[in-house]
Amino acid sequence: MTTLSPDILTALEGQGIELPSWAFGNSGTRFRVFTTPGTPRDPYEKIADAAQVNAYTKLAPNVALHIPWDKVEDYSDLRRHAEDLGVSLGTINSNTFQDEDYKFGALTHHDDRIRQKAIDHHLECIDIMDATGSRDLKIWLAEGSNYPGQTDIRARQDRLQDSLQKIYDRLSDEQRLVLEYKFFEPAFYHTDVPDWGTSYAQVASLGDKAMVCLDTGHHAPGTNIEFIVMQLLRLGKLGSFDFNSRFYADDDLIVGAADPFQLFRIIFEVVRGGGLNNPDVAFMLDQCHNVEDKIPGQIRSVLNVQEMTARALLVDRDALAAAQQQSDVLGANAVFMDAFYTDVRPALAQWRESRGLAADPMAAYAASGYQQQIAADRVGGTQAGWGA
Ligand code: PSV
Ligand code: MN
Repeated sequence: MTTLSPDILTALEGQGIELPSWAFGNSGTRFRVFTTPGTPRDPYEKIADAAQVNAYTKLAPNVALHIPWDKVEDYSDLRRHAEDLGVSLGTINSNTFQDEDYKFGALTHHDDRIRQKAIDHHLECIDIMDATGSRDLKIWLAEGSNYPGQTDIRARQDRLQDSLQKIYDRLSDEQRLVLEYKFFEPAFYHTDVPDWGTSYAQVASLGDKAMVCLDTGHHAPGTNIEFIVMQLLRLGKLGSFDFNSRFYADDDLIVGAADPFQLFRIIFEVVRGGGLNNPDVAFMLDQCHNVEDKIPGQIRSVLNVQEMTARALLVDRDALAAAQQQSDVLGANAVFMDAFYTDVRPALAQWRESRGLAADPMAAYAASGYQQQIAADRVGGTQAGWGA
């Protein structure tokens, strides 16, 4: 069995992955949103489910909220509820993609009334952050156009800069803004923040409290995402990850499911660039569980991140550097691949037990009866899902 050194175990112990509240609600495609017995009806129940993931893994201490999906009367009360369950409220995600007014844009809109409404929504999100104690405001914009000539793409960048500045100016010294990019969808011809370069250009002109959010699902097939990770870390602008996997588009599948090697390569660059257990770089999941049970889906996800982190930490960096220095192409590649092919699961299981956790969190959760309990208890009401 591979053993993990004390240094590696210390690094793993410090790992925290933020869960998205929306992963616990129903989700689907534009064809159908399927339901699951026991799905939360409100943010309180979503947080209770997220706390289960942390209870079995000690890997998921924070829960991100999406506004207005997670609007409540009293955010201090929601914060207490989370803390009673051993988790904290994390990133606040704004939402400018489900309101009729935003059909042709929000922070980039040519109509000042609509643009101001979108800015005000973000200011409201910052008020919520003040109450929840959240540090980060995450902005993903669904705006763009479908046809060449439809809109003035340059003027939209200028309006975006102005809108973001107004939002940025409201942040406290402890708060940050992270700007996510996505190269297509729901707009198909152009997107106003399509790539890391645009996000970087926008946040760089705002100031130190603005960073880039990298969603692993938001790149064209074949994109070298680890290169982007390296570059953003090098520039000091990697604020957060939205982890998930894709086969074809923005599939929002379990992180590490589609391409574990890609996850390894990304985390290796995080480790090498000083981004692991660095408070500046938030590890978040942004996933949907359309057909599988949601809580085990999230447990599987955080375990996948942990496993790939352990493997990335196993890379013999001295041997790698020496091989690189000697231009030993195959030698360097072999050092890298050796770590990737190492099965760390038995060592991680043993380490979990030594910390009082179940060796197999998936099995322990399944045996706990929680899934059956919520299915029996949560009858009536409206299950949470996109829009609720
Ligand atoms: C958009 O595809 C996105 O990745 C953004 O992070 C949104 O906030 C999230 O998905 C909503 O599901
Ligand atoms: Mn995302």
